[in-house]
Amino acid sequence: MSSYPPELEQTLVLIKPDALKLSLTGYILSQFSEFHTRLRFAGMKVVHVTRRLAETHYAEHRGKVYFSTLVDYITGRIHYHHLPNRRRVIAIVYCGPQAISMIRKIVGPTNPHDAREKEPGTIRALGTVVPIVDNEGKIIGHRLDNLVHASDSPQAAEREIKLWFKPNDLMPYMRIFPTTKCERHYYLLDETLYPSYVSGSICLMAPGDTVWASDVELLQRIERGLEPPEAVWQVAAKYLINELCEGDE
Ligand code: FUP
Repeated sequence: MSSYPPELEQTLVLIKPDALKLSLTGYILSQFSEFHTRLRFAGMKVVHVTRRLAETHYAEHRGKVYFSTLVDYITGRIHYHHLPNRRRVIAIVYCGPQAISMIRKIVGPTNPHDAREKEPGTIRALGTVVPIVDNEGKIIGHRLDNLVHASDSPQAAEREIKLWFKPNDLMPYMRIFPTTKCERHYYLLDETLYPSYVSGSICLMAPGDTVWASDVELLQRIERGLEPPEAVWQVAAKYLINELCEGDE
């Protein structure tokens, strides 16, 4: 993990589709405001979330009974079922002393029922719990529509910020993870990397681009066969943000 001055600690927040639909964005931003938290914006963007980005963000939940509905939720398919053009989240990087724990405290417990019971006043106390049923109608789990995501540890914050944001999406004074200048092209087509353009491919990186150092290391490991091809999404997802439109599925 990278080391950085404590006053530059950073965390990723996602304002999820249910919060947008309920028009809670202003309320949530005011809860996190510099006046209350002493935290500052390092970066912010509106993102049409692809399945790849959602699955990579929530990779540790793969295989859980709620995984596919969680992906549908964060991609906006649940709350904007018939309105693909409204499917989006707001992704924010906050920066400042104890950013991670301070934001988690304001956000509250993962399960909105717990939040209402144990931490009323937190943002997630306004969330919803939706049963997940099997083909026979038996409840097999719950989808937690909890309005916001917030990184829960320094390791998670680093992984998540690098997943959603390129270095140049963040204020240069608030770029705490190591960057490097890319020295070659990396093109992507169907999970395969190419050093030069092939028809239909997308250019992830070009010579002179400022990129996360760990991204270049990961791409090199993938090319050498030391990582599975699907590991490329940890790097590629942010380069495809608002590039692909999955709305019509
Ligand atoms: P958190 O870090 O608080 O977001 O919590 P987790 O990493 O445990 O969960 C990630 C997301 O999975 C949460 F936003 C909610 C969702 N989830 C469910 O929908 N159902 C569950 O039973 C558990 C988690």
